[in-house]
Amino acid sequence: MKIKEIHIYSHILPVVDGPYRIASSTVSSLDSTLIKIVADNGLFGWGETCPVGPTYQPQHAGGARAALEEMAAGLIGANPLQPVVLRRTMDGLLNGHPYAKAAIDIAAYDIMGKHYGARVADLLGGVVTERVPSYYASGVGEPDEIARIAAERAAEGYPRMQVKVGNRPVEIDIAVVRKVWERIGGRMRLAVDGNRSLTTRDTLRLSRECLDIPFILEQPCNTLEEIKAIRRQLHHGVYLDESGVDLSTVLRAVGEGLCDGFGMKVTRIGGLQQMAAFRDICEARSMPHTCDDAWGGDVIAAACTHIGATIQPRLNEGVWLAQPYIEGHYDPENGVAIEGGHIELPRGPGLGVIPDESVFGTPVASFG
Ligand code: 0XW
Ligand code: MG
Repeated sequence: MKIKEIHIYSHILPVVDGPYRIASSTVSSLDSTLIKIVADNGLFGWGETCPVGPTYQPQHAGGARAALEEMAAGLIGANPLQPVVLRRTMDGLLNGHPYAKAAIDIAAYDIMGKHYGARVADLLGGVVTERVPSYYASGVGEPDEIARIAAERAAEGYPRMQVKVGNRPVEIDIAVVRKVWERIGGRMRLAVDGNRSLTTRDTLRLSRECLDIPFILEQPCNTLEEIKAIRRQLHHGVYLDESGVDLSTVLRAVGEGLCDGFGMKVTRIGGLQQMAAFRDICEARSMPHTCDDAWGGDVIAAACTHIGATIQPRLNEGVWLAQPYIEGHYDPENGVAIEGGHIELPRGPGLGVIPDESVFGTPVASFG
């Protein structure tokens, strides 16, 4: 099978009840990049990549599309059924930019699933659960507001909540964490995400002053070096998110004992093929992790859910979706949604979602 056409789309996703505020950015609408790959036998597959604004990670929407345009002509004729070879072909066309390559990888898996009559989760190793655990991520907010949201999510059945902190006096962050724990007790597991913004001083204080509350600290500081410097003085486990930029860094972090788990994003690591390798490294060292992405609609949501369905349950920290912050679906029939804090794995072959193309308008670029 050969790739015959690649179409690139841009689609704006306004934030429902926005803006969404995290320490590194405040966003009101996100610019998602979708791609449709058509194979020479008529099968087609969809991919998506949607950075949560230009400052969360060194990625932005225009960068994704520029990278895809750089590679697209060279990918015509490539075999979408060979994900490893496809990744090497992309690396031969463009250095870096894994978040753009991920969209191609996801679309290739979608085609692969349709070709073999299998779901992407089966291609990635096999379905462990049809009901994939999710988690809810709050924005940065005031103690009463975040505690109210946490109590609501616990009642809905979410097994886990991520509370955003940072970019303000640490006393407020400490008050938020304490209030949330007061309201939810042990009903949900808790992550406290600094999104790179805390100083080592404030991270130490947050951990020390919440000694009695069992949470993990997610990406509290900007760099691995800062986290390494304070790691042994912390009373809480540390997960890396933004710092986990590739498999090499993941190996270093695991090998040097720099963290206790990861918040991982499918597009940051370069797609589902790399994500499966990441999952296996984590399993070899009993590292819990999430399967997220930064933002995006049904296509990336399906991709995250498929890999999330293959994780060993004891290591599965959940699949985060932007869906609660997005109005509607690309695929009105099979759209991916969180219900009771969990996500039903799509049933159809491939990703199991077929976007209504008219939602995206005309492609911004087409190749082949
Ligand atoms: C909660 N997320 C998975 C979604 C936003 O992109 C931020 C991110 C995180 O954990 O940092
Ligand atoms: Mg995070």
